[in-house]
Amino acid sequence: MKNALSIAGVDPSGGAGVLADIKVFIAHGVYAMGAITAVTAQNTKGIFGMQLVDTKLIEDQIKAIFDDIRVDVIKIGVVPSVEIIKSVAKTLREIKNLPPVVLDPVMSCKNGDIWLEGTAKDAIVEELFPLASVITPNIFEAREILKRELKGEGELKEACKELLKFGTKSVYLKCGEIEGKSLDIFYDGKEYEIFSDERIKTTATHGSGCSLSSAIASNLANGHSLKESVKNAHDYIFNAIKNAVIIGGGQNPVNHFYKFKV
Ligand code: PXL
Repeated sequence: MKNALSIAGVDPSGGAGVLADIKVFIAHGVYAMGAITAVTAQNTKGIFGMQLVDTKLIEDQIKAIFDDIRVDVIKIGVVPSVEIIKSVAKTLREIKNLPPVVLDPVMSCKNGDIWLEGTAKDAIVEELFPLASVITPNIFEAREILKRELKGEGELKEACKELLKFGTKSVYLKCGEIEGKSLDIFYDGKEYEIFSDERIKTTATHGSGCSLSSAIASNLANGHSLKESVKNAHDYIFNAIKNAVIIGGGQNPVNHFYKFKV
């Protein structure tokens, strides 16, 4: 069995963050581990509180795992302060034979604003992008990083190219609705892969970003190429959104276990 580690925050309602990542890993038959960076108080209606985990404890969680267990892939989600970003990056840089890192550069979320220290956005780019095999920004995060508007497929493809200059090996850009279609672009420095889907009419997409990145990570752990992994993850998320579960009165989560008919 392959082993995956999520370094991310906790959404106690289980739609996003580490709890979602773990469901995705399990749905892919991968052994699931989580090192916690922050704990939020939230449900489908919003985020009501957030507390960061002490950086030393985050480092110790990661080191404890690597001292003992083979890690086949790492997924990074919410890393909400510059101090946490720097310490996670330093800890990962010290690991010999670092496994592939899938980085979801979370800067906002559908449930309300995840609190992020002002300069954390720049630190994510500087410290974590160079460690990543693939980053999975949405269009809002790409705009924040490149500090400009992005419109239309041409500009979005150009944006992928520019994001690679920060040191990540590839990018999967979630563009949202472009000309009536849901558009995602994957770029590995050589070729573009375009994913263009009919929009699914739903608000039940909470945690779709977390789940996409952990689905890519699961596929990588299972030995798929990066290209196959993003394609499989794209299809998984499409179906997870289509089969979303209605558990609360707000932004409901995607169905991580749609394959199991639960
Ligand atoms: O979807 C972004 C996200 C990531 N991580 C945690 C979250 C959210 C959004 O709710 O709560 C812990």
